[in-house]
Amino acid sequence: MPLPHDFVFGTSTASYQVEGGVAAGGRGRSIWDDFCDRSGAIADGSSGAVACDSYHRWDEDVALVRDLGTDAYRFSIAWPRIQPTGAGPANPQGLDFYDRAVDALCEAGVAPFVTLYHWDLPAALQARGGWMVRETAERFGDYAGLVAERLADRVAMWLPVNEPVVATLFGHAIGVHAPGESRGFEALAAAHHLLLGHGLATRALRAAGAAAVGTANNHTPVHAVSDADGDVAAAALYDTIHNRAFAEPILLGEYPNGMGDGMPGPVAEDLAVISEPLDAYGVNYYNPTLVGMPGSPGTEAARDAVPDQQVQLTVPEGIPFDLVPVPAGEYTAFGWPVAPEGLTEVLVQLRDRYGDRLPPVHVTESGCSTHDVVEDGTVHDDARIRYLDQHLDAVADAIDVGVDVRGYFVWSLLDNFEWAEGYTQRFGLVRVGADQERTPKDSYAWLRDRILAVRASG
Ligand code: IFM
Repeated sequence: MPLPHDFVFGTSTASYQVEGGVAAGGRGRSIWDDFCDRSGAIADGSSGAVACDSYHRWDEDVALVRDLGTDAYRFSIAWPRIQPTGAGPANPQGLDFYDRAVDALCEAGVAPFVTLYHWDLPAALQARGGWMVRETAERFGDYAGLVAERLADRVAMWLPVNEPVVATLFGHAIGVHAPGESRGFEALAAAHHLLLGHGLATRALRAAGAAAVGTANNHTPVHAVSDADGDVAAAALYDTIHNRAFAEPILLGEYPNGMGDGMPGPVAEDLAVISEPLDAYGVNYYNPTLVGMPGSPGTEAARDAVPDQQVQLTVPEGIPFDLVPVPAGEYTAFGWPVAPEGLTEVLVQLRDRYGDRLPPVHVTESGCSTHDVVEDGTVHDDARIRYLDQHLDAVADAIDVGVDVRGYFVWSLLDNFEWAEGYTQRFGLVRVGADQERTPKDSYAWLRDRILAVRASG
């Protein structure tokens, strides 16, 4: 079945990954500025200090999304530009920058989809405990109100927190992302505060007249390496942590499997805030996850089956599940399995699990890194074209069986700062060279034509 002719197409970026200009406009320091200063934290020793310089090249980037024919652009606001220390009145230069940014998109006929937190926490808040403490969630609600007061009249969709699961696991459980904490299961307090921050921000956005509020959660279909009880239980636990622990407080107002008992604060009251009804549910999808019990025969066999492929999360010893490589016909440059059927599975699973409680869905991130080579002044990124084609078909399959999917946002518009991987992974439809020159890749032209074909089908 083809995609509906009014299907929303967009691209996604995030402030620290593309903006640069970290000392411009009165911006305060973020936890990523600090994390990048740590020796060995970033694969190529780089940082987002300059990134794609979108802070100074916003209009150029808007022209790219306009010429691509996309309906929407998802970008994030850097909290330290609005509140350099994470508290107090708004920095006028920060608000002015995003005011102009939103105006530029609207003038280009592109709907702004705004993420309020894509991981660049003001460093001053980290010094007070960061997401491990409740105060940060409360501050986040204040910050959301300041931004919304200025921008709510033009923003089409608000997505308060990007991927709370990744912020929790990578940032607080295993420490491969900022703020670099390795707390294991204790990190779940950060999960609760990120969720509470989402809820408080949602209330502040509504109070300021927001047109629509959603969320952007990372989801992965989780499969057990074998039918053995230990492997099945390990997979169920990982599914609970990765998918259900973040979706269910928001959609159902409850934590799965008694997880709420270990959370800090007045959990029942907090859940009422966290589960404010939403207008949309954003799914960020990259690949499925294969899980077994540590050391089980199934886990060892699965590891041996694809010995060289990278697993996104290296699980520390003592944790009762293990993640192993996923067999696939193709892998991205990052070593992630290409599995479009996993996107259909995630979308159908969300519908089956949450029924009427699931608002209309947008795929708020989907994309791959590729081994790009510049030839004749361009990049023939056939692997990305294949990837996008297959994943758009996977969305159409989900729609075909009744899942209400309204949009698809490619991660990413630009090659950018890929967190702990620095600039070694290129996810862009547009290549960004060392001189900041933007070169649309073959996938950019392909997507433009695909969008035109969908529109023409109406
Ligand atoms: O680059 C990230 C993005 O910031 C969050 N979602 C996954 C992307 C690719 O790793």
